[in-house]
Amino acid sequence: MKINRYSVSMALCASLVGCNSHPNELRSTGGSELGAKMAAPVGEPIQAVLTQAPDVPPAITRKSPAKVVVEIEVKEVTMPISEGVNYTFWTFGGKVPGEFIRVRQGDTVEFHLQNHPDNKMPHNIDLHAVTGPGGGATSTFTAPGHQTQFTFKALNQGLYVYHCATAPVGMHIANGMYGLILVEPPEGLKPVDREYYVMQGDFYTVGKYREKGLQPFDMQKAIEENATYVLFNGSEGSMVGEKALPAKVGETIRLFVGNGGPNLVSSFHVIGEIFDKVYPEGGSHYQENVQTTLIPSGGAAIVEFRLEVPGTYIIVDHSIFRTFNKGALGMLKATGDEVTAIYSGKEVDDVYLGDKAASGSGKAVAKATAEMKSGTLTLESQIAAGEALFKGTCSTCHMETGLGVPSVFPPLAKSDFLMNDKARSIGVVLNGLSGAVTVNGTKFNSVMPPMSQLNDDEIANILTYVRNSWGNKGTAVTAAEVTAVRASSKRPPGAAE
Ligand code: HEC
Ligand SMILES: [Cu+2]
Repeated sequence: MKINRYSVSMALCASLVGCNSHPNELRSTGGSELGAKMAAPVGEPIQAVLTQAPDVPPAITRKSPAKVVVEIEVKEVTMPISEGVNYTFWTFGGKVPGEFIRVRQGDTVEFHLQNHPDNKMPHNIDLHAVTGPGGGATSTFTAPGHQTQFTFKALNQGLYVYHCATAPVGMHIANGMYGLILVEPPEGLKPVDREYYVMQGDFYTVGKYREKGLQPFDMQKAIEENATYVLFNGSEGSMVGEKALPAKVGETIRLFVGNGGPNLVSSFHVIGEIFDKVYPEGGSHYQENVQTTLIPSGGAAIVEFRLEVPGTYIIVDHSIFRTFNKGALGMLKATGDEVTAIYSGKEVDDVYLGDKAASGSGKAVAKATAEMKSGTLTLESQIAAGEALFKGTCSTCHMETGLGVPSVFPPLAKSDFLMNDKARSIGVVLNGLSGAVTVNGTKFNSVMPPMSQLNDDEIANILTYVRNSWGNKGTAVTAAEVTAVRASSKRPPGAAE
């Protein structure tokens, strides 16, 4: 029994009864509408079904209020935040976001918060669905190895964020301590074909975006709201490739979307879809035919859309650098028959996929990262990882064939300029290139922008691929060689460091 690990602590609360709301006072001041919401629970207490993203607990079919017991265990766990990058998350239930809670308006919720004995920090919970000071935070202050409980009445329907509110609050939220609680209206939500749970959050690490290894939290970046990662469901690629949200043409999809923050507001958008309905801010009224909906930090929205044509729909924060340079990219994959009367284009739009376009690209990058860590990195793994990354960055101009475009983009295939000077090629990627350049006897005079936002591993793998493809034969480029060129050359104005 997991309960045995804990002793009940009432750190800030003299007795359990004292933590509860006072039903009689509420009834006397609330009028008849509140009176109806205050109806006593019917039947035996029910253990809440909790789910981890992207899953949502089943719809509630009860016609009367119940007492619902919710038990959530806080766990501090080190998990991947991106390929080859680990982060110590603080979680409600072991994953980010926290477990999804689903209750019915008028339910009495008996909430148990357990803080795993291996944890280092005290934690608590503030549920925005709670009416009462602190949303439960003061009643649930819980030391490692302890558990607390309090009870609240779910007075208002809606989709609500919950989060940890232990000082320093921003740090607890930045480490992933948030989730969603849905309070269904008494008559329930209209049935749909599929429901999913998606929650955005911003993360702050000492290392740069995709810098490998275990990355600590960076308080200064968090204060400056300078996010290293902006993610859906707690890790880059959580809903990409094999983990894309499945769906079928003809189905209506409902997304419960939350934003844990701690800092950024989300311009939530699904590329290639129009939201038939949005319940902005998780409230009761819906707006129709919406392209992008704004989700505040500590807020939520319910979005619904019917899938008319098959294909991959990209889920983004349309504050778009977050999608391409901070990780805020998910996918929903709809299978079914083409409907060319509605859409005649390509199935998957590579333009929006970036380095996610190549199938198995994540695996190739992961393999190279693992080998690098253990000192067994092979030329083959570097080439495979580099190929995936090349497709998302360089191929737009130099083409997948490496042949470029005559008189506009020079070839990389059999390029003497590329192969004659390794350090110079590294410099071209880091610092860009402009002005006249001669490749295989042909003059080009154009501009290549600096690609210094790529990290040293990425540039090493890309150039190793480029120097060993399309008839090129060269040695590997190491991350250390890229680091050396980065240190000894100057970025042009405006380039990423
Ligand atoms: C936006 C278009 C664009 C992208 C993206 C781009 N390049 Fe270039 N690249 C150019 C242009 C244009 C030149 C020639 C610049 C000039 O005329 O001075 C060039 C030149 C080069 C050269 C030297 C000339 C040659 O053909 O050997 C190399 C090497 C190179 N690019 C590699 C890369 C790599 C690797 C990437 C991906 C990390 C990349 N480029 C991404 C446009 C691009
Ligand atoms: Cu906490």
